[in-house]
Amino acid sequence: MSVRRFLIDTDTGSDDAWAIVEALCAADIARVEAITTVCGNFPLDLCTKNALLAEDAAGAYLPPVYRGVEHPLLSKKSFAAYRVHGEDGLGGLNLPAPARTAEKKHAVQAIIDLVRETPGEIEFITIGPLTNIAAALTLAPDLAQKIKKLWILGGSAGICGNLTEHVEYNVGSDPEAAEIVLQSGAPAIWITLDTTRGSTEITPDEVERLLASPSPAGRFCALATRRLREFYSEIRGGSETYGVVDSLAVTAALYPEIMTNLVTAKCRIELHDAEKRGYFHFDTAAPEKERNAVLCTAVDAALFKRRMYALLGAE
Ligand SMILES: [Ca+2]
Repeated sequence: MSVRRFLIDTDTGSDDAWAIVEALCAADIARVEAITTVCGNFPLDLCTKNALLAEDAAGAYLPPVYRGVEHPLLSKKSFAAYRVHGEDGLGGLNLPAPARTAEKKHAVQAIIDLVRETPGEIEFITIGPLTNIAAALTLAPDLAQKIKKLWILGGSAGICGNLTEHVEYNVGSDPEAAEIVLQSGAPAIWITLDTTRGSTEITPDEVERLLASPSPAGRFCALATRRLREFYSEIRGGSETYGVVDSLAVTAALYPEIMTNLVTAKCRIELHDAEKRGYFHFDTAAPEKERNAVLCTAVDAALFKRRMYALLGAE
């Protein structure tokens, strides 16, 4: 089987770091050609630093990291999810600064160049707001036909929000960007928030297994998400499990067989209603020719975990 080629676009919080490590540990089936960073969980500098640190933690190979857009397309909103991921964004590990730095080229230019150089070959996994991707598709509309596939962690098709009651975080953080991507015609599978709840969440036993595993990559994932685990417990009154939602998008992209429910729908992002800005409207009863997105709304949780823990050396 040939090795598939990916680009990961990330607002590197602790579950992004877990997802990056996982992707880099899948070198027998996937090559990550580049990592592009975008504002989302934190200001761009911290997202970029944590992408570099996640690469180091994987102990595999080191794709170039490119800095992307610093604000959502239409706002100067700043991001500060420190309560979710810790002050350093990695569970309070407080690792030394990475030895490497990001490339000089802007992430949006890197995306355009990579796709034009290798049309039809690059699959994107987006685990942050869609600002970089929307900017690239706006500057270079030909990309919509040249991107092999977009695997997007975003939207919701039943369960409501994790940004607000109605809105999923990545879409809601830059709704215009999500709408541009949705309407671009680029082939996309939206891994919705629905997949990230319930039995796909990480259990205390699994954390122990990661911490006891011989793999430094696996131990890093458990330690980097310590604060995330506490956060879930705080907001859910003592919940023992927690979601590493970005990992689901990476695992579904690497192993599409984990997806158990795919639906096509006519979709749009709510841009106008202030209460519901970023809401992911979807209509599965729309005429076939009007349906513009494929949504993955459920995965085989046991298979997801088997594949993920195999990559992290904690089977
Ligand atoms: Ca993310």
